[in-house]
Amino acid sequence: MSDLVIYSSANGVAVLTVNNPPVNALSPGVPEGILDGLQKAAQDPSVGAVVLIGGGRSFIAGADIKEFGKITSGEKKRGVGLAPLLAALEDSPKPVVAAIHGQAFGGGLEVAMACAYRVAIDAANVGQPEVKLGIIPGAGGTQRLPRLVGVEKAVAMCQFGDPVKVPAAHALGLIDAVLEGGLLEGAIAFAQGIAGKPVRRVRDRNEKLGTAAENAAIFAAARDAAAKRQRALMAPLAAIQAVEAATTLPFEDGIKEEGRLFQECLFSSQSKAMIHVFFGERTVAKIPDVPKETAVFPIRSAAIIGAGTMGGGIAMNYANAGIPVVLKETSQAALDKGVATIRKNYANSVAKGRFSQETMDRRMALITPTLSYDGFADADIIVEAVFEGMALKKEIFAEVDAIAKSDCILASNTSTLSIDEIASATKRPHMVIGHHFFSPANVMRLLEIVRGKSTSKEVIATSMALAKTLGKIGVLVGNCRGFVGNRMFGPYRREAQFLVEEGADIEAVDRVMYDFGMAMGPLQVGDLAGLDVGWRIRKEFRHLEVPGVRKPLLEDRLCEMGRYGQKTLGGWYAYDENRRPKRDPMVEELIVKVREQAGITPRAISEDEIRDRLLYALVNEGARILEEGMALRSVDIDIIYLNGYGFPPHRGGPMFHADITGIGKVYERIQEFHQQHGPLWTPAPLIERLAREGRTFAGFPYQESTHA
Ligand code: 3H9
Repeated sequence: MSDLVIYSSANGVAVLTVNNPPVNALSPGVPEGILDGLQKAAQDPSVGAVVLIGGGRSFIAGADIKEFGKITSGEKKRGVGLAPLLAALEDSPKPVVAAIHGQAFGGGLEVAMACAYRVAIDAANVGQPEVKLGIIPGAGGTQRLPRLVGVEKAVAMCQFGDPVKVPAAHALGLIDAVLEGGLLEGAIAFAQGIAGKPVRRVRDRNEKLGTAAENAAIFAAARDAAAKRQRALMAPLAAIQAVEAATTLPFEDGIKEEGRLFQECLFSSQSKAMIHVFFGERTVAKIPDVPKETAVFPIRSAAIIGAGTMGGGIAMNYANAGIPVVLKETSQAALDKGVATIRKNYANSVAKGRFSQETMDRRMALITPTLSYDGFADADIIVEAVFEGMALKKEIFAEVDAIAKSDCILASNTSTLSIDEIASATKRPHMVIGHHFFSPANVMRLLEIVRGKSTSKEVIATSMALAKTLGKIGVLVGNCRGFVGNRMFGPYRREAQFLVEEGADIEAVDRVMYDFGMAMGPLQVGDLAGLDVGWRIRKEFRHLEVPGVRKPLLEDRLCEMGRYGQKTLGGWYAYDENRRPKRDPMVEELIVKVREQAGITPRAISEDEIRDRLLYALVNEGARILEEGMALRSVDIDIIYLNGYGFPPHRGGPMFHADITGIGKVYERIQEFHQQHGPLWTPAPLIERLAREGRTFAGFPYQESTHA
């Protein structure tokens, strides 16, 4: 037997322990190992039943996701190969009990459902998360699950992929017994109790499959939810269709239909993109020169300067993580307003049932409002979150440097300014770092962690760990203007304005990107974030503008008119009190006037041009960022765009999208734009190089960064 599955037997029960750390994925050798164990148990007359259990921290977290890339690239011919195992489990002459702790996910749950019984500890989770990878359960999950939990719940589990806790799974009939005490001992006792008794295979249990009329309503509601909440995704629809097959076809035919749909999803670009995202989210945590063993500072208390939108949101993050936080403002009115906003946000969550009033009270109690630097001397981290002005930030950093304890981290939430210059106001530049949160800071998952030239490795490691504690995905970036996300967003939003100046309709620009899958179009995003934010930054950097280079004209003019976006109920669009956008004739007049003044004759602009100019503006800047080393890998850029800018996961991020489109094609298009629009479209040297060498962003520069 292989080391991947360990066989033992005692007191009439054989125990098969899966031993494939860290999560017992069904990698090559694991299904075969379980099969061998079953055969051995079948041949051993002293064995009456079998327990299948996971070693380490989980039962089985699913198929080995790394294998999928090998299959779709043609490197590997056969599939994940679970069918023989499932058949053997289901038809085993000695009943098999799956003993679940940690996770039984995807193929892991499918293996468990082919067993005669499932027992679990209270704290375990089960689920079919395949849709999150752009695929569907491919080992009978869509056929066995409805037979155990009913059609409605099975559809929800396969369509959305969210884990289900064991107590709920037990109530649904998916888990036969919740064990207290030791899982293995409990499972062995359970197995002894069922040994020799007849087993009803899950595939034969049709009583929960419902009637055609009941099911029609369930599937219609599921498709409706997919259209609303899972726009453009193919896997959720395929999952619904596969569960539907369970209700209309005999088991074997249902399995075939599931297999067909699974293959269709697996070979789609959506699943390649989402698998890229899965590994990408884990890759960003790996920083080549900051090894895992780097010491981290404990963060037990925090202090925040600025109780505005960002400061308040950041304070909520700390309080949510149970870390006490002092929140400072300069005037009582501003402080009261900031605290009231926090309270309102929490109260909304309580009203929506996200957490209890006690949780809200506990979190509020962790936030101490102040007008002074009281409490700052004890803080483990101080986060500055005032508006974007270098002079003010330096003044604040000099002040806190004087009060903070020597091992206190000083973080700035700047979105564009130089961390090195901010650090220069202190005597501890090694303790200074950027923590760039995204608005709303209590909701958005991204945290750009900006490394200055003196930032110590311990401060970086602490920040990466802290991001996790705060429920964020931390991505390390270099110190350049706008860092990674906003530096790329500049050209993206610039092109959106140019397109309108040249003749594109405002709504068309937004719609094209929404249809591409973005959460919102670029002009709507401007209105949401506040056009005045960019205006203020442009003023801050006006001295760096190169004369003769085309500048977008419209947003400055909108700001001069007091149209800052949603907050003034007018920006690119007019907004009603419910913040619904509609066209505004005043803006249309402004556009005509600006075109005339700039001598632009409007032309018809195709949807392809809108999409390509916006996307490739991102990619061209992304390539520069990558080449300069401001992002460690292209996937880091992708993860930033997915978690901070509403880029659709099924497109994998801007750099992945360029890779999958073909860098050669992207380069050609950028060259066209360069010829038409001049120096702002100068192709990034890296794109030219990769196009010439037929390579991808993913292969640059750390080969080990991708699992594809
Ligand atoms: C499937 O099952 C299809 C079936 O229907 C069969 C079809 C035929 N494979 O997340 P972590 C790695 S599809 C390969 O940091 P945690 C992960 O990359 C699958 N590798 O730990 C990381 O590697 P590294 C359905 C995997 O404790 C390390 O393990 N299942 C897999 O925060 C630790 O992971 C899923 O979608 C895998 N399946 O969370 C479950 N899983 O250290 C996906 C993990 O090199 N996995 N790795 O960066 C998870 O949700 C989480 O990993 C889990 C643990 C909750 C299990």
